Amino acid sequence: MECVTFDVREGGIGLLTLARPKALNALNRQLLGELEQVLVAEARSGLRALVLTGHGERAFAAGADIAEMSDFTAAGAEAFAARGQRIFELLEAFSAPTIAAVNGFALGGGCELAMACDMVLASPTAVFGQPEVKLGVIPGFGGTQRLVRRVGRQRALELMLTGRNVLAEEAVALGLALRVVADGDVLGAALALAGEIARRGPAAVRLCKRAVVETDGLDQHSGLAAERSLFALCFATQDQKEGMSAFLGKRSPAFTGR
Ligand code: CO8
Repeated sequence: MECVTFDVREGGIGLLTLARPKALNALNRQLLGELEQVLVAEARSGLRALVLTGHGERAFAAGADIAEMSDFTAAGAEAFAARGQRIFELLEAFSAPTIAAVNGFALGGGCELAMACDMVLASPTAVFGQPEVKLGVIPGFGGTQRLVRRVGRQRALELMLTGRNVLAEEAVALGLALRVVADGDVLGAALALAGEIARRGPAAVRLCKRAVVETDGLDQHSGLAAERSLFALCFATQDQKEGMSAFLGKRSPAFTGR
């Protein structure tokens, strides 16, 4: 892989780094392909959490690659958007929780990539935005959908129609990011958060994420039906037996993820 690096840290935490620093980690076809390759390969590998970040200090990702897009025909644009959307949906539904560690620019496709993650941590230098209208286009990797869900229709439209930048503190206030990591070690904070999640019952963590992902867009009644099925599934796991007997025995649980 040339545009992405991937390694697995202690405790089963995957770290995927977007690595095209000369282009501020802009998302080109090759990078998207490598991202997909990792997501597919790791889908059932038992990772406990997945952290995404950008190589270097300047950017998480400054958008889809403008040089690559500039000559697109309408059909080419639709195909590129469809591919990016499909890969971001894979990320959104990834079996383990995902955390974006946003260092620097997360613009356009970079902001859309962060929003496809379950949680977003921001360094004090993080800059979010959907500047596509400045280029004469609109978001194409899910921005018109996920930004509305994250921040509400009015705020999302203001951001997308002006294309203005959003700094870290405002991103938190809007609900675009979970928190600002004050000391700037956003990757360290994301790995620590991933580590905290990794210590919980792995089967329950996966089922909890499924309960949110699989009910997205359903009415509450249908969502509750899905929740109770997944709740019932927990009782077919060893983790449930271990978690509850450890509590009753006043000891720490030793989860196996089964
Ligand atoms: N694509 C390609 N190259 C990029 C991109 C990008 N998105 N962003 C930066 N680069 C490159 C620059 O061209 C430059 O390359 P070089 O050194 O070879 O000239 C290098 O990265 C460094 O960038 P700058 O010199 O511009 O750095 P500055 O610090 O001056 O500025 C900015 C940083 C403000 C981030 C600036 O680079 C910028 O505005 N970048 C573009 C941001 C943007 O508009 N992003 C949205 C792109 S559109 C999009 O993402 C749509 C997604 C959906 C696609 C659907 C498909 C149909």
